[in-house]
Amino acid sequence: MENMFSLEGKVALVTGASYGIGFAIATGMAKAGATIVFNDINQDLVNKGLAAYEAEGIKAHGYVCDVTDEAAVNALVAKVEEEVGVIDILVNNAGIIKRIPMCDMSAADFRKVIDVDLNAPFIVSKACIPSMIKKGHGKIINICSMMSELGRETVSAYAAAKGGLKMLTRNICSEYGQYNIQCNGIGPGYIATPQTAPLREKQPDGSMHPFDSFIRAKTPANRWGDTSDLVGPAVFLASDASNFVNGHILYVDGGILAYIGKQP
Ligand code: NAP
Ligand code: GCO
Repeated sequence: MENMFSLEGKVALVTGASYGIGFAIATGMAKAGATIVFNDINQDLVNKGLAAYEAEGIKAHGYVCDVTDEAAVNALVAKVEEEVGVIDILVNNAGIIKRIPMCDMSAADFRKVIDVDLNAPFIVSKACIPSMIKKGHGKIINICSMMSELGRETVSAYAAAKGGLKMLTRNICSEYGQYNIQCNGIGPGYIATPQTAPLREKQPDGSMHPFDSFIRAKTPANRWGDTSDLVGPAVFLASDASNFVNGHILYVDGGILAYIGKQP
């Protein structure tokens, strides 16, 4: 039977993928046959990423590029097209969070989060779409969040950006679906990565951070997600198996969004 999940012959660009969720998704896509291209913000991180891919037996192509810099992104996409090939699959993964109560947050900090988490997916998608149109197909996966749907104290900028990213996803689908481009989102639940490390830190008395029991109680699966939980959904959304799935946000959250929370 033809493997409709195969990514053989496809070039995938995963942004900010030296480690964390991006690295796991890129590794899974490589195992499904894709050639992996990733970028990160500095050479040190790119080198660490290259070594980590090599340890998995993957020959990835790594570049330094700040995804908020439009000229640098355009140059990156041109370079990838020349050195590796047209990008068939784009994963807008690079992201940051600043946990600051809204009334204490500077406008500069708010803008910085919006710049990386919302403006950059616009910039990178815009750079990739024209060649996807010429090639006759393309897959864009935006890494959204629980905060595409929910709010919580201290994450106003992040929630605004990830809510916006959900709508950018639907708009790319609306504008470019006619060119056989599918743009979908993945909304991870609470995943154990460096980004969430401050919420999982051990307390001085050896107990877990209170956020740990809070999030377990909110998650029917009663655990934090692992980056490997995101691989199957990402490969699905990158493959021919999802060719009529468009503008959808696939929440991979152990059930958080379905659940009212544990009765005290
Ligand atoms: P992470 O561990 O912090 O990794 C994010 C990556 O993006 C890092 O390599 C980071 O580099 C890079 N990056 C940041 N700004 C960049 C820029 N301007 N240009 C290029 N690269 C940049 O985060 P993660 O937890 O793997 O998260 C990956 C994505 O999933 C993010 O969009 C995040 O918001 C989203 N997400 C995470 C969770 C979770 O629970 N962890 C849940 C839902 C959604 P630096 O190391 O220099 O910062
Ligand atoms: C937070 C978290 C989140 C997650 C994630 C949830 O402080 O609440 O960091 O926002 O990382 O995006 O899906």
